[in-house]
Amino acid sequence: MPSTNPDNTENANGPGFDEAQLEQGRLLFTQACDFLLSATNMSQVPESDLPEIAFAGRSNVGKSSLINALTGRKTLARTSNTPGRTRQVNFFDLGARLMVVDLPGYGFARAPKTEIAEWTALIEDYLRGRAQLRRVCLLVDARQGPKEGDRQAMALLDQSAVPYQVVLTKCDKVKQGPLKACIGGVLSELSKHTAAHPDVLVTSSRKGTGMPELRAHLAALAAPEQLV
Ligand SMILES: Nc1nc2c(ncn2[C@@H]2O[C@H](COP(=O)(O)OP(=O)(O)OP(=O)(O)O)[C@@H](O)[C@H]2O)c(=O)[nH]1
Ligand SMILES: [Mg+2]
Repeated sequence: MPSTNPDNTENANGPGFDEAQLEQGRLLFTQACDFLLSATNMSQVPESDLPEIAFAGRSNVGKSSLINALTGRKTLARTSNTPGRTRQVNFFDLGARLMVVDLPGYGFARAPKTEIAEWTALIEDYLRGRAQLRRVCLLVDARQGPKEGDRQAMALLDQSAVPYQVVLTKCDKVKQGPLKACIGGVLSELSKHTAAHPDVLVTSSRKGTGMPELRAHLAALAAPEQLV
């Protein structure tokens, strides 16, 4: 069972990945990753048999940057200093083994209300209704910890029984002490959620921290390599 002691950070960066798992992750992410399409409503999402993983989180938390860092492609997913960059659900095919999905952020107030309502509804419809969705990486800024919008997302994922992994972002911006406190706080919060993985991955897209572990985590969900 995971510890909920706030001082205990042993569940940071996963349950510990062995060399073979890290290698699987590395190999998967050397595959071509191709942008497939952007959807503004559920009628536009692609039909696909691939296992799917999605990146969710508040606006500006670093979802698109993390996809770029994982794939080693600087401009695959569009990023911005301004919150509200990603406004559609973007699908990427990783080596015909995994569908990678970049979601719009929630919690962004400086856009027309109707537009915010539209994309919030789209995120919810997608998270509730996508049968092949195997895992949501729920990104939380390591400087801030979970906010109200994250708690709503966790509740929705619990209700929909979609397993999710909390990923702390921008750890390059936090000192060790506050980072440990943030991890401890997240771990104790996760123990209350039924669909949450009981560990935290700590990442920095800027520095590459946590990328091998996150790649290994996701490789375990990918379709097997086709032997031709
Ligand atoms: N220091 C630091 N900055 C980061 C990191 N990851 C992302 N950023 C910055 O955070 C800002 C937002 O990044 P995005 O990847 O566009 O964030 P997003 O979650 O996709 O945002 P929306 O699409 O608006 O929801 C950009 O200025 C990035 O350069 C990181 O690991 N470290
Ligand atoms: Mg984005």
